[in-house]
This record gives sequence, C-alpha cells and structure tokens, in this order.
Amino acid sequence: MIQIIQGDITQMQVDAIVNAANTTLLGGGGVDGAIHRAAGPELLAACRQLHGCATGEAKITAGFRLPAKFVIHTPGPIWRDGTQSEAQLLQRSYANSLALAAAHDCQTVAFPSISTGVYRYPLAQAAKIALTTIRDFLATNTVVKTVTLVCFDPTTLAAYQQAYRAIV
Ligand code: AR6
Repeated sequence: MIQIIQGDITQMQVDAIVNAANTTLLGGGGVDGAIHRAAGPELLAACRQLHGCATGEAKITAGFRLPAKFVIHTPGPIWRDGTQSEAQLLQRSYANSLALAAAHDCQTVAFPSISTGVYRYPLAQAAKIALTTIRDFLATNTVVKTVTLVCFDPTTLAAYQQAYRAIV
C-alpha cells in the first residue's frame, strides 16, 4: 500500500525512514539535518563507519533516538538539465532503498521527497518516478507492506497526490 501524507519524517513510527543524504553521508541541511538532529550524535558516528555512498545507492544504519528502527541513507541526484542520468539515478535511489528495507525485514518504510529540495529536481517529474518505482516494487516484493511518502509542505503534497492519481 502507498500512503501520501504531509508531515515530518523524523516523527514516523515505521521500521525504516529514508534519508535524502549526500554522498559523504556526514549530514547536511534539509531532511538530512532534521534526521541527524532527531536521531542524536550516534547517527553521525554510525555514518562515519560507512565511508560515503554513491548517488543512487543506499546504506543502512540504526535509528538511534528516532522512533524508526532503521535509517536508510541514499544520495539522490543533483538536478542539472535532465541529460545527466538524473531520472535513472533517482529511480535507483528509491529501488535500492526499498531492496535494503526488504533485506532487513522492514514492513513499513517512509520516504521524503528525494532530490526536490537543495538538489532542485523538478517536483512533478520526481513525484512520478518515486511513485512508479514504489508501485512496481510493491507489486513483486513480499516483505514491505506499506510505503509512506512524507511530504513536508503543501506544494510537495499536492504534486505527489497528482502524480499518484495519474499512475493508478
Ligand atoms: N520531513 C520530511 N521532509 C522534509 C523534512 C522533514 N523533517 N525536512 C525537509 N524536508 P532536501 P535533497 C523535505 O533539500 O533535495 C542536504 O543538505 C524538503 O522540504 O532535504 O535530496 C543533504 O545533505 C524537500 O521537499 O534534500 C544533501 O546535501 C525534501 O525533504 C542535500 O540536502 C528534500 O529536500 C540533498 O538534497
């Protein structure tokens, strides 16, 4: 099942939340900063052990002081002009995060809107990629039951709701 809500992903009581990270995995602004603040300094210490992550790949840590059991860290693509494999890389961020969640027996997973903040990916295009990738994953996997898109602001919420109506 796919759910689309407006809210703060750090508050989500799910098995895993996904972090829109950068390739260093050493924290930043936006949702990354919010997750590190809420999880506590143990999260940064755990991330240091991971030695970064390539764009479109995903790595997992514990959730520490978060309600979520795990944090899955994935650097989405920085939007340039759409010719730099941005769509494929964004699709891989979602697909690799979901595969990692399933490998850790997560039944409930929450995503932020990866790459549509500081990384400037056009919102409507990103929402379509996110939802089609999640839909296709849920059609075949047997572990992950519920994926929640946690939209931080009303504009993001509206874009994901519209993309959802277009794909079902
Ligand atoms: N819960 C849910 N969504 C949030 C939250 C929150 N607490 N806070 C912000 N968002 P961004 P990116 C939304 O910029 O574009 C970081 O510095 C935000 O409104 O966080 O992938 C990293 O370290 C937007 O809709 O991520 C990287 O350097 C969405 O999350 C870089 O930013 C993503 O915005 C990654 O950029």
